[in-house]
Amino acid sequence: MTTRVFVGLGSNLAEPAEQLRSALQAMDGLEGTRLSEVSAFYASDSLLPGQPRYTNAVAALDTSLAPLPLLDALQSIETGQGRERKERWGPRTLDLDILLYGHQVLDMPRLKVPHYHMQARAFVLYPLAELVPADFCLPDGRSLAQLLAQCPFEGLERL
Ligand code: ROI
Repeated sequence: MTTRVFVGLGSNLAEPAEQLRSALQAMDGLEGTRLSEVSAFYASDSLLPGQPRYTNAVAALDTSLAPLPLLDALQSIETGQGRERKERWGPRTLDLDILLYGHQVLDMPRLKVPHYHMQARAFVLYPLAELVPADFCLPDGRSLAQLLAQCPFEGLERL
């Protein structure tokens, strides 16, 4: 049995679009996992001043990996692409976030799903909207349409 998982990708160092492409390939190669769909890539300013612009996308995976083994696998892809965990919000070669794991709500020390910031971030919501039906809802019942209506597209550049 597989679960549909949405992963947010982000990079603002060392050829961001290339980082995203390598990560997509690496995710497709994970045990029991198939990359099903990928959104367009989007560029936007960092939410924190003084950092290079980010490139972001969202991928839909079908995976038989349980949430924590999937998190481990994604973190080893980040590390393999040169991510250094120095400062919490610092620039990064690659950030892979589990946004949604099926319709599950997970509240574990290492993993909270839905991802706690996704509801207000245009660079997550607009690419996600490319991959789901128009009436898509988060596990808490909030509709994606409602979240999009509160989150202006402004500042996002579709690449
Ligand atoms: N800003 C953008 N545009 N995209 C990101 O992925 C991103 N990630 C971060 C912070 C620094 C909050 N800003 C971001 O971690």
